[in-house]
Amino acid sequence: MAYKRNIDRLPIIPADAKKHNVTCHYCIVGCGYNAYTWPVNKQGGTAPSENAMGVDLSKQQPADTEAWYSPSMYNIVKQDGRDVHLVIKPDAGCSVNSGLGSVRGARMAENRRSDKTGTQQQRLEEPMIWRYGTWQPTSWNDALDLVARVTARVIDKENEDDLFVSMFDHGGSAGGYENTWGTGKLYFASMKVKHCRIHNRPAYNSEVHSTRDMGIDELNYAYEDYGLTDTIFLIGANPLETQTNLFLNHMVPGIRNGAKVIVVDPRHTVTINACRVEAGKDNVLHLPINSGTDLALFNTLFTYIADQGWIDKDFIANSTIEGDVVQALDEAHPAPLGSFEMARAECKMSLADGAKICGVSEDDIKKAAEWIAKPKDDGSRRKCVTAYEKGIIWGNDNYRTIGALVNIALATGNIGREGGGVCRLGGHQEGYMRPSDAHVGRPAPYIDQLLIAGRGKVHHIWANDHYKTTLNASVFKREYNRRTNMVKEAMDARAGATREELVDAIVAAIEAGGLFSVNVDIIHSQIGQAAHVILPAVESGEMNLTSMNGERRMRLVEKYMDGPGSAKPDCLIAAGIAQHLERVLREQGRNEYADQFKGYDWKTEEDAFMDGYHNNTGKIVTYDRLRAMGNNGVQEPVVDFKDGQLVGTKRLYEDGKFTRHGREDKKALFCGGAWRGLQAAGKAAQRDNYRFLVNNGRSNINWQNWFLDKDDDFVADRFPYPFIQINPSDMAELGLNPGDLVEVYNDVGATQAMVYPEATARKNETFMLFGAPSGTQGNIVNAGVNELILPNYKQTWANIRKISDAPASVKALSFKSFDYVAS
Ligand SMILES: Nc1nc2c(c(=O)[nH]1)N[C@H]1C(S)=C(S)[C@@H](COP(=O)(O)OP(=O)(O)OC[C@H]3O[C@@H](n4cnc5c(=O)[nH]c(N)nc54)[C@H](O)[C@@H]3O)O[C@H]1N2
Ligand SMILES: Nc1nc2c(c(=O)[nH]1)N[C@H]1C(S)=C(S)[C@@H](COP(=O)(O)OP(=O)(O)OC[C@H]3O[C@@H](n4cnc5c(=O)[nH]c(N)nc54)[C@H](O)[C@@H]3O)O[C@H]1N2
Ligand code: SF4
Ligand SMILES: [Mo]
Repeated sequence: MAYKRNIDRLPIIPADAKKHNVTCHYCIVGCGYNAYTWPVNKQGGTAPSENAMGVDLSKQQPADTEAWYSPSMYNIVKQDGRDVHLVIKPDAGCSVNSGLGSVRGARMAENRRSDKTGTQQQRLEEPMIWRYGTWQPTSWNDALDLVARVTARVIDKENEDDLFVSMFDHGGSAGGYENTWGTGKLYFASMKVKHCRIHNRPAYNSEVHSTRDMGIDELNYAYEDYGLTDTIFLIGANPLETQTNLFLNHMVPGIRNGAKVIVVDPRHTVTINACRVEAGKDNVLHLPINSGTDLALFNTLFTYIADQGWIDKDFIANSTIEGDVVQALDEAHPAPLGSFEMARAECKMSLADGAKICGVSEDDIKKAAEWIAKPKDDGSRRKCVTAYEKGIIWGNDNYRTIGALVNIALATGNIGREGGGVCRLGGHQEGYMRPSDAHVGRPAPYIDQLLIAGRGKVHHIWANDHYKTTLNASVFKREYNRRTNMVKEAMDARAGATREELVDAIVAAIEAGGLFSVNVDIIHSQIGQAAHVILPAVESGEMNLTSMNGERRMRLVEKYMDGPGSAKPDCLIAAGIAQHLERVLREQGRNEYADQFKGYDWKTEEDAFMDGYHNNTGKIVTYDRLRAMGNNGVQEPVVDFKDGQLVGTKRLYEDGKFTRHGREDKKALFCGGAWRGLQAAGKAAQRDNYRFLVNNGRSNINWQNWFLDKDDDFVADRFPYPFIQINPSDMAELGLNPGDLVEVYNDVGATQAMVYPEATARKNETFMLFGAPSGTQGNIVNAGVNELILPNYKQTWANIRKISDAPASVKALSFKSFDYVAS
């Protein structure tokens, strides 16, 4: 393929090209882009009147010109059935990114499907059914009929427990308010499915229960707060690689403005390196704590800050609860919640104890406390933005750890104020709109374990690939393959049978322990190899899609191209399933139940948006109004429409009233969670029995489980295999050279990776890229979860052995350090 390397010139965007608003559908940051399209037989000229930039392109442009685009921002795609040129380039007018792209977002165009340039030919075009020992293309009616008939056999009114559902809860690549509403209405309104899970965790629950129970939503600030603060406190996050333009366009200006940076991460990251380059070493404090000891660190900081009196007494008095415990520890609350004094007593930890557990010096903990909370010389309060992500969300003791971090922000009054906030950095775009999930219960069922134990009869999967991204993946895949193969064999045995006979055969295999699997995706994924029905979805840009970013900024991505073949928006696929279920149930005389599946007569994704988001959020937001707000959109919650503009909310809780817990007093609660070691089952034993920490997460270039990247030469050339970063002395001991393939194995499974030397890696501590098709890190993550079923991906230990010299495909790779060195 490699089309872009063969391109010797790019067409000039003509002045009359169509211009669409686009929010990058990858990470949470949601950078603004514009998609330009125009007929394939035309191009613009160099005169200002002839090109979309309105500048004289016959002249040399300055270095920071906006009048350019790169080959990765270009493609030829279909629009209304015709070939058009497509350019997707960053929007300088968007406050999120101010014209910056990233190594992911700036490749949106080259990652569109094209018959002309040959990109992303892997995209699914037609529904497929497992037939005659393989997958055969078919019509939507045929595929949905089979899904509805098999599903209808295992569900009944008030009893949908044999239907298992895995569904995205995000906003960009899959999801958006349209699609979370479509799937949510189907499974939580028409049905009350309780055996469901989200794409990134094996249950249907929150990633951050404790902050919500304390009254504080996790996305409460505005990105501009980074430019207004004194200290940026980053925990378990690597934003240069994972929220790139939030780092470059907001954190870096804050740092240049004098903000100090504290980073809590067991490993050295490129984020830390970049902060040091920008701020100077003395203004960056890295606390390389022992893996999983964040709770001890936060409790020590909280204790020390309170002991010094560096707290915001008025804020505590006015905005937080008084008394003692108001929510006791119980099965649904892994720590008591209540007053500041209660938390102080429960969380008490000395500098000496904290330093010992975390493996950092007392002086560094004190320094961090000073940077976070010590009042300035004139007595004024320090401002501190606290931002965290997967290093603690998928870390040890999720509930208590996040609660302990929020305690610090509450005690210092750093929420709902300029230059403050205690926030998730976030993952992908958000876009959640679903009926209540209260029927699921808390703790929510651990879906993977139920599937492994033989429970569930039909499984609907929307936009996630557990084969690459779940925990305990070795066992999960083994059982899932076995159970779905039982159904495949039953289907093969009845090739040529009538629909009724086929459904009977499938149901018989299910009753014998088999599982019927329906996969809704844009590609034929790894878990999709086990599915019996595959339904092709379109992506952002191939439909109109709304979502919000990490400061709750909501935008509309305008459809700029056709989806492949007969692929459809997920919301309309959900509607199709509902309509076919209604029909089949009626045919079977189950009329009362069939009535529950009415209300899906949506023609477009806009209809789904109006039915869901519009109707459930005060009926203010419409596509037209959002479109008019352009790439700057509006920050949710949207409170009004005035003078032709949607009116939003810059930051939450500016009135000092906290509402996320639903308490009438609107006072925030503190969390009283003491340190108690590695909490999830089997983690401490794994640490004691295996040599290497296999810390894991992301790299700048790879997006999630590589679903598009694996068919993109630019990415596949850089990392054909997932890397595992290892200290050179550990490599020498194991006889490893750069690029060698190693097996990484422990008590629950094995996987493989490519050796990447990393001088800053601590001895016996490795970092492996997660989610890769050619080496799934999740294979060696054990089944142990934190209370409330939160996976603990990050604390994993294993041994390493060489399995192969560097293969030919990695011979040309660079193994130089990721660190940026200022020249
Ligand atoms: N070991 C380890 N495991 C982890 C993590 C970790 O840090 N370490 N992180 C976890 C986290 S935070 C996450 S978010 C998950 C990610 O886990 P997944 O959600 O499984 O991974 P994605 O790559 O986001 O999967 C997206 C899937 O949706 C499909 N898709 C994309 N767009 C659309 C669309 O518009 N419609 C439909 N129907 N399908 C679409 C893609 O082809 C792909 O198969 O992994 C989790 N697993
Ligand atoms: N390039 C790129 N960007 C992405 C994604 C992507 O796939 N690629 N995915 C998006 C998604 S869905 C998500 S959820 C986010 C995740 O964004 P991040 O959370 O920033 O990413 P991770 O690499 O999973 O983990 C962050 C850091 O946690 C550290 N860590 C590990 N163990 C511990 C610990 O015990 N304590 C602490 N304090 N830190 C620890 C790791 O060393 C790592 O540097 O990224 C989003 N952005
Ligand atoms: S930083 Fe995130 S949202 Fe922005 S262009 Fe990159 S991937 Fe897209
Ligand atoms: Mo995520």
